[in-house]
Amino acid sequence: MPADIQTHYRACNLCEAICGLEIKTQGEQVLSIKGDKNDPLSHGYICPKGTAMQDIYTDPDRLRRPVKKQGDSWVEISWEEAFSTVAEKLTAVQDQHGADSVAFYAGNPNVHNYGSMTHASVLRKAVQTKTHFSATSLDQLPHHLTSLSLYGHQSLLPVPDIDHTNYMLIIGGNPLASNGSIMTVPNVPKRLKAIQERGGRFVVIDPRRTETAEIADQHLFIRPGTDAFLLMAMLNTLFAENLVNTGHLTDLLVGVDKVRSACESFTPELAEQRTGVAAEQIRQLARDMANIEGAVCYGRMGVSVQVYGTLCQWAINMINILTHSLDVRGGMMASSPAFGFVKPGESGAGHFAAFHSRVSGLPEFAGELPATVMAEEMLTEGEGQIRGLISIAGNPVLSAPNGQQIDQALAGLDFMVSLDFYINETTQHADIILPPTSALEHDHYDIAFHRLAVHNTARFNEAVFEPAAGTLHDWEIFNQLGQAIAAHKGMDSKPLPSPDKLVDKGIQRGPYSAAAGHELELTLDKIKQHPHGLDLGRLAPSLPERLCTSDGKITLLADYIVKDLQRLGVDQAVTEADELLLIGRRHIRSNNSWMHNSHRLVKGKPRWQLLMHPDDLAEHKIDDESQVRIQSRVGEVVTQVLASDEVMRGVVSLPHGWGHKRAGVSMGIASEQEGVSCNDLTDDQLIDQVSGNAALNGVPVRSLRRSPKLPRIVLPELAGAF
Ligand SMILES: Nc1nc2c(c(=O)[nH]1)N[C@H]1C(S)=C(S)[C@@H](COP(=O)(O)OP(=O)(O)OC[C@H]3O[C@@H](n4cnc5c(=O)[nH]c(N)nc54)[C@H](O)[C@@H]3O)O[C@H]1N2
Ligand SMILES: Nc1nc2c(c(=O)[nH]1)N[C@H]1C(S)=C(S)[C@@H](COP(=O)(O)OP(=O)(O)OC[C@H]3O[C@@H](n4cnc5c(=O)[nH]c(N)nc54)[C@H](O)[C@@H]3O)O[C@H]1N2
Ligand code: SF4
Ligand SMILES: [Mo]
Repeated sequence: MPADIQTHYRACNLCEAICGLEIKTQGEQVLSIKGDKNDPLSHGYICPKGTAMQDIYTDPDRLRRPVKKQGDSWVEISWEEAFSTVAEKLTAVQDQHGADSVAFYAGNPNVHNYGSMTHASVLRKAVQTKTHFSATSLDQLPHHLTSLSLYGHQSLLPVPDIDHTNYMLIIGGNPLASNGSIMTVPNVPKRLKAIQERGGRFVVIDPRRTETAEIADQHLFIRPGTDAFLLMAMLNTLFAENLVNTGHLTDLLVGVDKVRSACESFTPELAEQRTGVAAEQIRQLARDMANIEGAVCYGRMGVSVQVYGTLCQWAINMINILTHSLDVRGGMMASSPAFGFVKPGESGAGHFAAFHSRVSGLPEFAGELPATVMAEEMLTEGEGQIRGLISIAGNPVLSAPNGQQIDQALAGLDFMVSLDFYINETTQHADIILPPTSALEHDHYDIAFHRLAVHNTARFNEAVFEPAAGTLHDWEIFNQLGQAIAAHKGMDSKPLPSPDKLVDKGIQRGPYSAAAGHELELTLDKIKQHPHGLDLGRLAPSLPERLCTSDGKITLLADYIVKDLQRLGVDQAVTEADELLLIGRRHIRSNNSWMHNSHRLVKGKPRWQLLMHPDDLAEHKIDDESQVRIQSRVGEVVTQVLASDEVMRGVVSLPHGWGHKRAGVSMGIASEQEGVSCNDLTDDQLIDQVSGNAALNGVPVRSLRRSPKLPRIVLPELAGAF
């Protein structure tokens, strides 16, 4: 008799939108995956990746048992052998080269997996190293630093109140492809159209006419890396035209006059020269932000992951603050999650520049060094050199700048262990790989993204499938490996209870709990009674009570911003003749580097090509669809070029996360895909100099058809380094 058909509800955890899925199964088979219409946040929306969740579950290339490298091949070993070998080898590296010679690299899926969020600390405590890296510094570090310095906590990150805004200025984000970021916003197309339907507008500023720009009321091309000029000129206009209105935050703000003087020299005319956006247009953007009630300015990867990442995020916050668009309906507001609600006294506020990296002297943030220095810390000999690595759910060979250097650095380590279920470009360098269960095999409560959601909800999902026999969840691996290492070192270490118990504790301390006097008296058990998710209401102003700064105020102008404005002031933003600026590109069917082993996602028109403006192709004497050699300071790739007037002149676009056709990768479908790694071109020395965050957008490159000369990047403070 065939097994019964069952219906499960489970959030998709592939991207920040956390859509609710309705999954029908029969035995161990997935019959269908659809959007859950009753989900109070996503209302039935789903993108093609949601359906592909099942492909991870069924993927024959996915590891189910620990494997150990033996020569050129891998052999399965028991968990016991895996844990004891890792404990022994890592401890040996630390005994010989010091505690900090073992590093952690934590990749993006960690934040999409609650067991990794709650339990990684067990392993970190046992390893006891100061050397931590993560994908944060390839991504949103400028947001955290800005929130720490303005609001006193790295996780007090206001998000656009997209459902009530009347004017949304989107700078360097493409939510139609990404489904939103630092803005959990399932069904963004519908939500953006709703702005227009209620008589509002949204405007996109991007060097590429993206999918989002296509449906916007207005799209403005901007020269990559120059947004800081535009944002400063908007601030300049607000003061010059007497448009500043700080509303209910007025008494909390320290230093409005200092901001006025800081932006005095950054006129719209200067910005026009640097950015290519007309001065009058920039003034109009500032006027609209000031005059339209419920306006919001939002910036993402394009403005965070570029050379002025922190300055841009700071300026975006200033624009919202000075137009009374922060902590108001339709503007930017902090969400009120059931778990992880940030309020004064909350731990994990973060700290900055408490120590610096050994080789380049870049600052730590919240105990992590920028991922841009990981390779040099491995390759540069001397005391403190990294000799061992624990990589957790990350693929820096494809996702961090100067990927070939990372590839080389990983190959030279004394010992590496990866927590991952694929043998990919990064994990192939490991000595041992510890594979966790896949998403459908474990329960789920989204710790990270309810905190960034445009509407407050809470949702717990049971596992869809029983985990396969003899497999472990991420959190169990953290517990057990942590114990093994601690035992090996003769230290005390306690495993943590399962993640649902820890989340329940947090919820019972949270804003909807009995302890907080809330009528819902929320517990995880109560949330479990709502399998589609529980609606906790729309965003509401709350910032004054929640500020975590020591004086309860918002000090607008930090010293590092003053210093970075000096860098901006002397930046001529000139590219050399023949130089092109490289930007990235996301596609709805792709997810960073690791979903290319799903046939349903990679089939159809290829998406890995380089886009170049037809006039640039003509000028460089390159034929459309031909193979083109592109070179940067750090490397070169040969790939197919497509003519596209989507990109502005002088700009080329190449998506990251491709380049799987290489020896050692055991992902059948992915390694059949053409395409090169964008990060073989991006430069580990091209950074946001404030935070050390990578600048993966606006990378100077040259097409070799025209000129074999190497491009030159001159960074004022790093110029001596090469
Ligand atoms: N040029 C360029 N580079 C970029 C970007 C860009 O826009 N342009 N974007 C950057 C950004 S924003 C990010 S976040 C980074 C991402 O960079 P990374 O996080 O380093 O890379 P991912 O591609 O997300 O790789 C995720 C890995 O986690 C594994 N994995 C998936 N789920 C799980 C799980 O539940 N548990 C475990 N243990 N492993 C799992 C996958 O198999 C894969 O190996 O890339 C950055 N790189
Ligand atoms: N389908 C899909 N969804 C994803 C991911 C994925 O890989 N695929 N990754 C997830 C992750 S980890 C993240 S962090 C988010 C990212 O989410 P988003 O930030 O929305 O994603 P991007 O598509 O990188 O958007 C960046 C935009 O900035 C533009 N840009 C580049 N340089 C500049 C510049 O100098 N100035 C300006 N103004 N714009 C510039 C690019 O053309 C691009 O349109 O997406 C998440 N969602
Ligand atoms: S938008 Fe797609 S990938 Fe993102 S959570 Fe929803 S279904 Fe999953
Ligand atoms: Mo990201």
